[in-house]
Amino acid sequence: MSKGNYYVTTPIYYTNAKLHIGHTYTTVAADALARFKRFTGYDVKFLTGTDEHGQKIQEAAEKLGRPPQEHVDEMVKSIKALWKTMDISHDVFIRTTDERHKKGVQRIFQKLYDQGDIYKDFYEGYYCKPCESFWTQSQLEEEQACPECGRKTEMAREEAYFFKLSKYQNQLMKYFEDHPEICYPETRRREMINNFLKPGLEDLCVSRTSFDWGIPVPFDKDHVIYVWFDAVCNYITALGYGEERDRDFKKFWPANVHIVGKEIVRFHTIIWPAMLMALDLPLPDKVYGHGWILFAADKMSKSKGNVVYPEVLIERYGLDALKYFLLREFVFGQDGNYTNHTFITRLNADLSNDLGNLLSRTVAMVEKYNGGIIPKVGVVEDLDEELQQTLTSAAAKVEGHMEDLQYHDALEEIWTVIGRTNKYIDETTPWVLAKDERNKPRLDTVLRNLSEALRITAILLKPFMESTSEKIRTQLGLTQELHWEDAKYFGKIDSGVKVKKGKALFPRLDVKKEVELLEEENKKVARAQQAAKEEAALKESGKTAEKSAEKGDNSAADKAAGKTAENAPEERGAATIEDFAKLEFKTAKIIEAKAHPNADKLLVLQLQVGEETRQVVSGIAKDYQPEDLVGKDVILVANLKPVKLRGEKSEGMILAASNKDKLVLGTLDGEIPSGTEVS
Ligand code: ME8
Repeated sequence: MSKGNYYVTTPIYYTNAKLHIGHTYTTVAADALARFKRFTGYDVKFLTGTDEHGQKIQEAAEKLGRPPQEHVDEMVKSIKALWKTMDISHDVFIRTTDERHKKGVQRIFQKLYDQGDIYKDFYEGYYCKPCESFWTQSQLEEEQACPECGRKTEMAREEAYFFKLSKYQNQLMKYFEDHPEICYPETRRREMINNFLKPGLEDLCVSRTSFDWGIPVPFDKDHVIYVWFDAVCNYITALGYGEERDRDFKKFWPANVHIVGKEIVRFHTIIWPAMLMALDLPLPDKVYGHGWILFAADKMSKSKGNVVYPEVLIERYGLDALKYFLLREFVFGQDGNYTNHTFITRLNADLSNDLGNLLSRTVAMVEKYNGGIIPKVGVVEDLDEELQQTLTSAAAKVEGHMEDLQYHDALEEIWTVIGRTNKYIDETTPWVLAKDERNKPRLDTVLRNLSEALRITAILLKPFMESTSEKIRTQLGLTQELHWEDAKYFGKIDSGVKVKKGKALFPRLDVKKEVELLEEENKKVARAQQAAKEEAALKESGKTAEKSAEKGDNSAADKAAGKTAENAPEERGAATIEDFAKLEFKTAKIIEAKAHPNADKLLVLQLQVGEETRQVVSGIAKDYQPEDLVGKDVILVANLKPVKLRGEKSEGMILAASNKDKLVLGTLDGEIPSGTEVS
């Protein structure tokens, strides 16, 4: 009979870039919990999915020149394929572009609007038209000048919808006090209280008009719903909240746990709970904010080129090795460093030596000393009692650790069993017992106890390392299915069963060789990233400062109105006039232009800059023929660090205006010598 329902979720992942082991960490953790709960008798719903709306995704699609829907469809295919490779056991894969979800979000938005929890208001602030940005009084330069471009700003207002987050301030504070589990671990709870709840919550802007890749506000088609409002709703739209047949919602809500990375804890412990309060729905039992996997002491990020992808590790070392490493190496809740060396050495020590050897030695000894048959109990000694005690108490301890989502402790407990059993071999020395026929009854007991220990190990490992558990079961010759509760009892293994020696579970690795190989992989990723960056820089070089207007989002406007637009990925830093002053602009004359030898999109230009000649590589080949360029006066950003672009040195960048369709060089309106400063 089921012990009850259990609903566990991962964040829904953005569809703008390939997932790395940071993302898989969250999913592997949620998967292990889902498997554990199923195995221990719960009726589980495990949700994962994709977050597909927003400006960032629209821009990613534009960069690739494809419609957003086509782009997200492609990305989702690769994410689903990854979860298949990783044998993730989710029951629901929600996409925020699913019709069901879109309708659900619109219903929620409408309901909150109808009851007055969402209202229409204005961003208000000093507006710089060319930059499309709002500023507060204190951010302005003298004479109300835009801090970004120095032009005069005007007081302006822009319509948007706001969610009354501030209304739930006290209710949330009280909830945090009465239900500490709403935000785990404790450090994050304190962070939320001190940094957000105590200083006071401001209403949240929940609509955008600056782009259209989102769910339309149901009653005002000029606005799309803010991507985070859209995203958090997935946890209930996926269960059919608001639909006539909402059986899953009734059965599984509230969630038992939302597992998220630490950077999105605020969305899940403040904004989402406030929305649920407004909807008059119960809050999730627990939100767990785990730490980051760092690479070279920095957060893994594709844009920094310091990323480790799971596919390489799985292909070479197996899925269970990666899962084990992720859950054992890092303390859930804290940041941890990934290095190739720790990865390989942990595999060798824990998987190859401790676990792998225990299995191969036991099976080999049963074959050698008892014809491959697991014997009946013979002579029992005191020592056996201690082994039995360690083995049968492990399952309850693992249950306790899993309740707290302390995966590393749960696995450590299992390795205590493995370690104790290995020690038992050293203590009982079966190879010595085997020398004298009179010791056979004792040898039988030892062999049986070792097999019994492996049976229990196979059960304990099953939620974490399914295929390893299965291999142990097969090598032990067990025919019955594994049941969690059987790990709590000793003596359950059938006698007379024939063991079957198989391949080594985890072959021993040559640390130096493997680390070198993995470092080479990391370099490949970094090189690919560098090439992509260069290409992006070139594209950028075709844009003028005016272009910043195109990128303008409403974050400044939110601040200006004293309201928060919680959309970190879409925000950008504003440059000060000092930042601007760091750049040196000069007039330059193009004296030579030719195609780049290694890149179709690039031209190699020779520029006269006063007395000096400079080579600049520019991504303008699509819009200009080399022969049309000679003699043109352009504006050069003269003090950029020289770079090599596909093997050609480039000392600076020339300005151009561009949109999706074309690019036009910024030239001079009149004669002036090259090398003249532009300001
Ligand atoms: O934030 N270490 O999606 P996302 C550990 N769409 N975990 C990491 C990690 C790292 N280096 N990098 C990423 C979003 N993660 C939103 C979520 S939910 C309603 C919307 C994990 O694709 C971590 O769990 O940026 C983080 O929260 C998640 O990936 C973010 O994925």
